[in-house]
Amino acid sequence: MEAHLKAPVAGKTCRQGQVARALVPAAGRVANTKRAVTVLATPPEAPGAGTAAAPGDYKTSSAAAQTSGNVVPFPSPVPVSGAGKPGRKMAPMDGNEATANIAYAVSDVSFIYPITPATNMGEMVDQWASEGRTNVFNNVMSVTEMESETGAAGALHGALAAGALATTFTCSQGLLLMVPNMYKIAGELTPCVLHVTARALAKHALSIFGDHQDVMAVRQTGWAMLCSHSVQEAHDLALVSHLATLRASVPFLHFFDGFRTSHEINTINLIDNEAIKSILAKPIYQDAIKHHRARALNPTHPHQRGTAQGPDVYFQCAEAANPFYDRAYDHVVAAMEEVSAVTGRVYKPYEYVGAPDADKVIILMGSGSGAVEEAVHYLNAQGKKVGVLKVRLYRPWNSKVLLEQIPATVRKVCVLDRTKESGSGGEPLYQQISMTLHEAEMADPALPRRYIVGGRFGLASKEFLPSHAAAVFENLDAKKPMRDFSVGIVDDVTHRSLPDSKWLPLGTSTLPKGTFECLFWGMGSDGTVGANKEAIKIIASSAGMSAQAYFSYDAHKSGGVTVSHLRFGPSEISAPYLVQQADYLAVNHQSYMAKYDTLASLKPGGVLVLNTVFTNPDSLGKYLPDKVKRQIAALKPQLYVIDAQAVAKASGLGKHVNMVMQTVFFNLSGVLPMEKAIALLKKSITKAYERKGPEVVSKNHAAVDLAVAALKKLDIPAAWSTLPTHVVNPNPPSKGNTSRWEFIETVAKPMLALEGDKLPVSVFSPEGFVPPGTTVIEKRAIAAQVPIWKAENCTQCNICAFVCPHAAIRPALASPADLAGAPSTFNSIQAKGPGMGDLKYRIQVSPYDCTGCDLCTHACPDNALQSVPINSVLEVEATNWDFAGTLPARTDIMDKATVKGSQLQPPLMEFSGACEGCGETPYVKLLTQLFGDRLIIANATGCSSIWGGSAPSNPYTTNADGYGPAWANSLFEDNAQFGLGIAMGTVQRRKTVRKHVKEVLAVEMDKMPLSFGLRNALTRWDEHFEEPEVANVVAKELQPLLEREKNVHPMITQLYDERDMLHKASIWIVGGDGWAYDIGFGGLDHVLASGENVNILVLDTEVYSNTGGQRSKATPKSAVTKFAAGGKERPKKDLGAIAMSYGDVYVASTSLHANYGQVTKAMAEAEKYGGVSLVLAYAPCIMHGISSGMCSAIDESKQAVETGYWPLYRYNPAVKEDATHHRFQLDAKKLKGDVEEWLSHENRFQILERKNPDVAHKLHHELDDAVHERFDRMKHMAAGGHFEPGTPPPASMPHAEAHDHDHQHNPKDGGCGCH
Ligand SMILES: Cc1ncc(C[n+]2csc(CCOP(=O)(O)OP(=O)(O)O)c2C)c(N)n1
Ligand code: SF4
Ligand code: SF4
Repeated sequence: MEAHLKAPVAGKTCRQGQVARALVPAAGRVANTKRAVTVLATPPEAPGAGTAAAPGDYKTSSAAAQTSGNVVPFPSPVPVSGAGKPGRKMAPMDGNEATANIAYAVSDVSFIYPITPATNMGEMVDQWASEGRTNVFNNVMSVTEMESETGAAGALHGALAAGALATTFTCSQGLLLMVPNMYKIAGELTPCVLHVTARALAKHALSIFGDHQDVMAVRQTGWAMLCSHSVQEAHDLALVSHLATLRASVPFLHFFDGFRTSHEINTINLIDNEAIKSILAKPIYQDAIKHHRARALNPTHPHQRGTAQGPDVYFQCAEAANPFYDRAYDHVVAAMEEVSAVTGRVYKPYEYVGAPDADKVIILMGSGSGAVEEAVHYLNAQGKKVGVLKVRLYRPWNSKVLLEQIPATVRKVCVLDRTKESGSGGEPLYQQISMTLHEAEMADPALPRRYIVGGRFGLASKEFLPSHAAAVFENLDAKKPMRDFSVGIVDDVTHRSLPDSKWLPLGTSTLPKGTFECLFWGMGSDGTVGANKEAIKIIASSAGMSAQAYFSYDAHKSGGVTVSHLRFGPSEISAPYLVQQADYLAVNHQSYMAKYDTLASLKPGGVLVLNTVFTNPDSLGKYLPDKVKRQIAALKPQLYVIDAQAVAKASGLGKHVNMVMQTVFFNLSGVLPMEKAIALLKKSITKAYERKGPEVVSKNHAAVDLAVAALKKLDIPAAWSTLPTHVVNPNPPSKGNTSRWEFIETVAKPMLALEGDKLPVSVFSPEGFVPPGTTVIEKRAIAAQVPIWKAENCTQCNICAFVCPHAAIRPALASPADLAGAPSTFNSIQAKGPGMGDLKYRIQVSPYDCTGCDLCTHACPDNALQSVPINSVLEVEATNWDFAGTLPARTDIMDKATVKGSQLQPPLMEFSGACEGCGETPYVKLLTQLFGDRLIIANATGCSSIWGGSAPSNPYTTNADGYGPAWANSLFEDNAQFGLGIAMGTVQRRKTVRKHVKEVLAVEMDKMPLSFGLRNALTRWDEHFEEPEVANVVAKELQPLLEREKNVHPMITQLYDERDMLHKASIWIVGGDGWAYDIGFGGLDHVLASGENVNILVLDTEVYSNTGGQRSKATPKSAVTKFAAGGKERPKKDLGAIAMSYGDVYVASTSLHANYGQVTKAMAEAEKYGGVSLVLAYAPCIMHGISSGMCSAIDESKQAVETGYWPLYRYNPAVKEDATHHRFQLDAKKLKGDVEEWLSHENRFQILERKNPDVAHKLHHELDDAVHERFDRMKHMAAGGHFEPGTPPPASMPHAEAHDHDHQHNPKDGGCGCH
């Protein structure tokens, strides 16, 4: 067999005469004609050696000996074990899909609710059900989305009681909400399986990443617990769980590590439905299913369950279940054997791997065992007597069998827990093993005493490498091993962390020989991750290799960093950790080369592909920092460059470079013949994008066709190796030594450089509190184009600033004196309007903070903004922005409760990591401009909590006085109650202060020597304490007075201590529709009914945006979302009508993009209203799939309002009803345009149109009717009429169709000027 290798440059060889390794085009591949093809003989050990390759066959590379440095040669295309064997189907998939496949096959019903990273399992079963896939019972699974996990668990319990085989998927907070029903299901000894992607819990911070905190929090519920350690195990043990639960009549919680296993794509061997059927056909299962169904609730053979019991019998009943748990272990073993019989894969509940005569052993659960196993093999090869015991069955526990697995020679045991139980003295698995060893040693004094220690690893997906496992063995080797330690972090506070390993130093590879590793650095939403998912699937399915893919992300919703970690090779790949030393590194965004240490993980001599506009050594050399050039010179990679942006643009893909970079990867890697790779890539594109329409598909195909020709190989200039070393800090220097700037220096900057893993414990606040205003230093520069201001056209409406989701464009007012030091490019015009005097006006953009969403240019009614390439203005406008930041805020010139005036207030929420063009952020930004210096926000979990506060990006900031929004996220489900609690606590504390003020004022002057100023200010405050406009001004005056006189009298000292409560706060409860309409509705309803002075802002994206776009009860009829794959059939819930039904709740329905004035007015009125206020905010979201992009969100929203799809109204209970004044005011009074035509602009409605036009037409039509019916009803209400929400309008009302269609928007007024 021959191998074709592409030399980097015609005729040239690499260092030491080695030929460039296999990242080369194979015969027949579309190749850069300038490059030569070199042919080498296949090494004898390569499988297939000696066999002639068929034309067009895949050609492999040379042996490792023939490659440069320690770079792995391109793996040979040998099928991994099991592939191709009869009855064995190999497929690349992630742990979620591997599990969902089994769950679907063996369940009748499922009740689902989204929570990362378990959501995908729910999405998959919903999708398969909508496609009519049948399970092993030849039925289509019934899948129902519930309003919360509480609901999902309740429904699960009900379905089980009705005799169905039921399952669900969850983790973390979701699992916690299931606890009450878990007790019930176990208490009733019901067979059931719950699949859990084990995840961290929200404590000092929320984290979506993997550990065992959630499953350990339910270990007492009576569920059996089976843990899968890999993707293959997730598939196999899912089936074991479903079988064992039937056998044992005990419910099973099957868990695996969130992200590491749930989202790792690996090549697995699938169990087909026939094999499952053959197992279920056994009498034991037939009987178990019959038994389960026979004991269901049924009036033909009734029984009662769930009764109340007293002290006389409850205890005995609880003990009566013991035999079921006693037998469960045997059932698990039997089920494992049955699965082994059809798969050939053998599992044990406790499995030992390592030296048979080991003296030290690590015991642990989950994916971390893969890293320990690699370390064990490495250390065994060095003669160290170590081993690992993998725990799969955690409940019911079997001490006897576990002990049998530990070699008799073992003297030291370390138990690693992937959880933390503060104050426990030892985590749960450690305690369990301690108990096991202790009882055994007590029972048999002849047994050797074993030394046992426990430690923690991998919280929230913290990397756990073979080297860390070696460090644990080294600790055991010490004379006095550390106990209660942590590994993988640096704990410089309590000094509990283990030092780095010497036995297996960091960076040492323990991977199977021939494993090829790749890293792709991409930008969130640029498609890199999606493209790599497809690439790995293509490699695994078509190149016959074992493949693994894992994806890491930073916290930004868009424009953040993604790193795709791909591995493939001839042997099975476990490696549950990130790529440490890549053979192939692609950096898809040129700015990353300067910002991050991307080269840190590149092997010497590996392939480096840069997407850059600088495609020759000179220009690239000018762009790259010296440090990076030196690194390149030292690593001597095969350096390729491509201007992928240009190719993407030419293909009509805008900034999406993913397909270009993927094609380059296939071209350079030679993993498949290029024609084949191209055909497969195109096929996968069609599959992935056909939902988005044929145009998107053909643009991506075009990118594939154009990519290779644009690729260039560069020689590395010799001078790069001798560049001088000097340290450049790309971040702006800190501005002070307050806690904020200290946080920025010590935490934020390293994290932003993706070096957070290296931070020691001591830099963090133990309670998780963080200072505001850290996004100001991010300066991400992610926009391709930014707006520049055309002064001559500007009419100073401030609308651009109003709509900007990122607070990256602002008006500046400057006096002639201020302008004395202005940059020459800082042009301005005479400011217009009352009170402006000789002030000058300018609109200033921050190019580093702008995301290039283009909303401002679309919103500008005067054509005064123009988008230009960022590079052309970056320096100039950044300087101008900095200068604008030095100008004094002129906040008193205009009423801030107006569109223009609001934008003269500094936004106290800026530069969040929300998606570009996000429809949620402008509402909250406006809130901070109206009430920011006294704002308290209770934020439900959702997009708004993620862009609102994801470490280290804190977008809420402060004004010049240091005042600004105080922001907190409790949970997803409890936000309304959390906010109510804040409100009531605040009111109570202010009442106390007022009492104290009154008491001070009541003391006679001669008994308390207060200054006249202080007494006077306290009196004024007392008179106006409920009026923030006065009280807060006086409160500010009081601060220095109290400071000065605090020692005058103990009562003044007390007031001094309480002085922060003099300020009247504005309390807002903020969250998305998923929270307000679904999971949090019970609490929200309670708050609506409370009559307290709180304000609620619902950011209605009409889907659960944060978890990827699942249906909520706010989702409109006919929309296709996740969990509503066939189009939603039920109408949207009318939350406004429900709130109005209380009569004393202020309710407004707003659309910021459609009517700037109305939303401003609504927020001001809501805040002023003394009771509960609810503001519903229509928020365009990337999940809507607006066909012309998020930059069209303004037109799109305007049409949504014009057509009546989204109503604009305000219901103000403070208005006294009479003939002319009505509480209900319709702000968009006339309809214009066609709802169904509007629906055609958004993919969420169009998907159904493409998939099922008949259903789409029916549902669209019904939606249209409902819109008109609601409009008629509202018109009636606006005229003072009253009727119940949801009832048809009185016959006397004309139908909306008859309304005039000639209403014009007044763009200056921000849309409909009709309020
Ligand atoms: C109890 C619980 N279940 C599920 C989740 C996962 N989760 C976090 S945010 C979210 C959706 C939020 O949707 P929505 O309220 O509409 O806000 P948006 O993201 O659209 O702003 C879900 C399901 C959770 N955090 N807690
Ligand atoms: S392009 Fe978008 S982010 Fe940039 S200034 Fe305009 S509205 Fe703001
Ligand atoms: S609401 Fe939509 S657009 Fe905004 S951050 Fe979330 S997903 Fe992105």
